[in-house]
Amino acid sequence: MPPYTLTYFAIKGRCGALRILLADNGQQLNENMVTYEEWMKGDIKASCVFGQLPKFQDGDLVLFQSTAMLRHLGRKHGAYGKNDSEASLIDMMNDGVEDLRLKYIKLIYQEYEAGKEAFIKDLPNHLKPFEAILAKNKSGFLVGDQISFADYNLFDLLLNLKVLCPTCPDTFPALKSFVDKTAARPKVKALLESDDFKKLPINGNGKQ
Ligand code: GTS
Repeated sequence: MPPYTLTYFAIKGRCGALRILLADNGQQLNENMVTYEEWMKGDIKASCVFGQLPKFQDGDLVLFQSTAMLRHLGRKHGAYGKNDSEASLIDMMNDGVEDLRLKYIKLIYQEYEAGKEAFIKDLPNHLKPFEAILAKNKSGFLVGDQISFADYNLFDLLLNLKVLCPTCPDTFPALKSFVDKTAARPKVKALLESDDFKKLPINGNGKQ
């Protein structure tokens, strides 16, 4: 299998989940880190389908849009459910994760100082649905009895939210257990503890 290549800024950003999914599946990832100076020249932007990074290459296949990348890898690495119904539920959960991720990204890039307190106050309302699903589905995964790309995406977002508000996800027992168990998967643990991963800031503007 040809190695995967990710072209992105030197941040965790929208690619934390993808990196975690690949690591957990023992896959290598070549990373092309683009500096903001290189990006400002404009030619890389002009080469991107939607004028934005990340860009992901799997052999001849070139993908933009981080959630399309996650779905692609979910399909290839058995992390997209066991049947069509599970796949649709995984899509639904992943869209729920993305709704919260977009709120988080808006806070980070547009209203960090003014909006942080209100965001943290409102956060339990957005975590509650995931807590309910995980508490109901005794497997410890969002859907079915095996890990999916939506689990990696939720896990990555919860790690970031824990940095913003260290106590927030921990007040939900099922979410806490989900984070602890996912973080303890040996290959995930190795990635999280690796210098290459640890040195990447979460976001591009230094806020977290
Ligand atoms: N929906 C896209 C995805 O999920 O991949 C959004 C991609 C996006 O917003 N990329 C930002 C970008 O390229 C970087 S980041 O928000 O992921 O850190 N920004 C530079 C630009 O010129 O828009």
